[in-house]
Amino acid sequence: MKVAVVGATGLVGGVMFQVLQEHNFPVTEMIPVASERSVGKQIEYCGKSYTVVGLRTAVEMRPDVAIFSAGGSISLEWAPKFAEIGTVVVDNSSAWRMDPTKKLIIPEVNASELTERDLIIANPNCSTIQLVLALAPLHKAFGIKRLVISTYQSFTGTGVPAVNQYEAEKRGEDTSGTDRPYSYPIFENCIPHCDVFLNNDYTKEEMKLVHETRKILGDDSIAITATAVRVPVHGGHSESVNVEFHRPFTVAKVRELLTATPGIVVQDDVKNNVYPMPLLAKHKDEVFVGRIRRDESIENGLNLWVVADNLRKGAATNAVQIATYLAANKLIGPGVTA
Ligand code: 2RA
Repeated sequence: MKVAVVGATGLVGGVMFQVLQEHNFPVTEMIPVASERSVGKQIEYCGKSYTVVGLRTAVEMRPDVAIFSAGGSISLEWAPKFAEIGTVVVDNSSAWRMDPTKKLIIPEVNASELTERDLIIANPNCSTIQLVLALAPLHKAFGIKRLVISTYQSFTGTGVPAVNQYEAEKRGEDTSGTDRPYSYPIFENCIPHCDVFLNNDYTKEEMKLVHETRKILGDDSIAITATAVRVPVHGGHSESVNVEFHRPFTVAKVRELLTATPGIVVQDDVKNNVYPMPLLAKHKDEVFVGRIRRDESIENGLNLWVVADNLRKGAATNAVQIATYLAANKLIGPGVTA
């Protein structure tokens, strides 16, 4: 399989190579793709050195699959160019997620929707992936009426500039005069501002949780409100999730359904202080769920705590799992690509 990784020099791009290797993805040729200023650099993959190329060259190399993590504008311009030559694109940006002609995929939830006609496939936002993987089996069993979500998102979600700001502030440097991604210090701080504010005074990050969750679960009737907060944590995103169901449930059944869900690990034994934490989720591919308890303030109410490594299951791993599904179902690969 000829695989292009677009955004090869970014934070997610680096994790993408790790995950492709760990998952033994059948790569016959790796095509690292980045901006012109990185063209010519060498990327090591599986003990071999590959030269970074620009987007135009990458299209000419006709990869079987191109996994993008290079921002929305690059995806909007270049994903169709790859698709035109039959390359299947799995895109990590928000560019295509809400396009009604594009699939928004969490493999454990809805990979079966994919067909040979899907040449641009959208990877959901990191905070959506971990949320919906946990909620999908519960929605099927009890019908979700309303969600209230508070997220505690790692600064790594904003990429290398945010890591640089955090590390500088951790060293005691004043970053106020620098070109930093956050308006305020992130070290020893929490910032209730992920992405940009919209006219409804919510941020884009919060509205992604609203719109993407409804699209993946296929139910626009679900009432959803969210607050997304940036926190000085390395290992992943955490989410406090309050769910109101249409139908009665038992906590035991919830725990049973989550435990039976591929990709979910239930960590829930408060008598022994067992619950998910970014420290434990870092570098892992699963979504961790704990603090499972009834919300006694409403009928059919439930509280959950959901944690995942935002660079892995929240981005690279989910994308590689989509590509793995495509390969296993002969939707990509030599002879499939036009
Ligand atoms: C963030 N989900 O955490 C966004 C983009 N990865 O900043």
